[in-house]
Amino acid sequence: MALSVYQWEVEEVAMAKILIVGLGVTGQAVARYLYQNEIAFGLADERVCGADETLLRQTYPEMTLHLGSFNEDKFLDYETIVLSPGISRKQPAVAAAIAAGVEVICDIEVFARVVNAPVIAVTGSNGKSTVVDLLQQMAQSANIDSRLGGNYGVAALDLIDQEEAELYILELSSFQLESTYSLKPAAAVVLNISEDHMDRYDGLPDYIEAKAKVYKQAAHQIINRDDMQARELAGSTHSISFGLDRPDENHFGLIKIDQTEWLAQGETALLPVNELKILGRHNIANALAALALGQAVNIPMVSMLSALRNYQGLSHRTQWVADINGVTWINDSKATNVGATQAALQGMDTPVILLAGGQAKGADLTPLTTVAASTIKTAILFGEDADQLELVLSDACEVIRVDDLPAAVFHANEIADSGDVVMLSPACASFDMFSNYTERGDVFIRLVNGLQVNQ
Ligand code: UMA
Ligand code: ADP
Repeated sequence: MALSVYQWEVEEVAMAKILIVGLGVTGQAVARYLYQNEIAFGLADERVCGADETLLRQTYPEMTLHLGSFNEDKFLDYETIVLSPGISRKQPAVAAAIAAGVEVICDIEVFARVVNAPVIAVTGSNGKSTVVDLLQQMAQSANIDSRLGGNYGVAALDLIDQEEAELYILELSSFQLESTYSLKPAAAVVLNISEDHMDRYDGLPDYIEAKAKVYKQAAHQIINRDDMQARELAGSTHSISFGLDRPDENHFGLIKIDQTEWLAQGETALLPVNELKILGRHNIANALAALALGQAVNIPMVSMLSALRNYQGLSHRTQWVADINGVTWINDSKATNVGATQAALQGMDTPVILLAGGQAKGADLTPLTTVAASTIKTAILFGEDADQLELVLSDACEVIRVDDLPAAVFHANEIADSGDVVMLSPACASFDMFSNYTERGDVFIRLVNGLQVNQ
């Protein structure tokens, strides 16, 4: 699709060839972009109603709005569907459109067709937001006009305006990559692979296949040599690896000098690990990945190291909340899958009282058993899939069941001894009890701060 083919005149909108399916953050950004570029489109959403519907009709009075259940016949009237990432390509009307030859792409594909500046593309099961946020700080420290978005929250097309940025940094989900075909990243990474979104995919290979697309046309492939599944996805050319062992020349890793661990490129020491403010071994891997990606797009090393030294990390990711009577409380609410909770537990060197539960999204939770045996003192479980968690944890550690997060915090406070860590790292999505992981983490922080007041 060359977008210019669809230049519209107002009286010709009945001829719209593009249908935007899903009108959340993504769909609305696509609509804004097409409208500004005078390209006609239709709009479809199953849930939009009330004030949102009125606003859409006012904003795009010339465009056709299809509300209510998706209708296969309506979809076939269009040549191209721009599908929101939260809607599966297997949704029956979408699948029928694909079968009938309608092109189904996502906003990242539209972005890829119009962008002219270099793009860093970051995917993986965990660490994406941390790595892109760190990269943005690194680029800013080098006075590069970089823009950050994608799955991170600001839709990619909202990053594009009259004046092109010098660099785009995109966090990409497997949902977005499924329908992306022509993105040619200057540098790309699959940070790691662990089970996530198994309620959407037929199995892990299906999910991995989507992630692998990020490497296909990348000028520089950045590879995690510690993750067997992720590293196999890259080709061998133009690749630089990162890992937590001693690196070969040009690659990134860790070296020891006089008992002090350093981030390094080859034999060149870059920064002592103990100067990092972000917690856990997984964050060392994130830092190395960001350095490798940044170097691939020529961000000066000195600027990257300066940003890294000051980087405090994002909220809700192994975030320190408080020390109360010798007990450390940590908020890792963003751990919405098993891999994230595993990494958070592995990063702790003291006994952990783990608060976990919510919606497991069909994931295999058994990888938690091994790590639990060596790190968890007591697991306090709540939420929709607490039964499944209990099944994999009860042989490894003490398990307590409670009704909700406030009860979990209350019990943790009752049983914690000085020197313990109490960590909310749920290994599950939050939607059974909260509107999102941010709300879950904020509630946790408020509860913990309440304990402080009550001491
Ligand atoms: N809708 C339907 N029918 C459906 C499902 C949804 O009509 O069956 C409609 C809804 O009524 C709503 C719209 O589609 O109006 C929502 O679309 P969406 O679910 O794709 O969400 P967006 O608001 O467009 O946000 C998406 C990403 N959401 C998902 O992938 C689920 C956001 O990532 C992303 O920040 C945003 O685009 C901008 O790129 C969120 C996320 O949870 C943070 N991502 C997952 C993750 O990180 O694990 C992948
Ligand atoms: P994403 O955007 O991929 O969800 P985040 O940076 O938001 O990644 O972190 C999500 C969760 O994963 C947090 O609980 C965080 O502590 C954990 N995490 C961050 N980096 C890694 C990593 N490299 N490996 C495993 N878990 C990680």
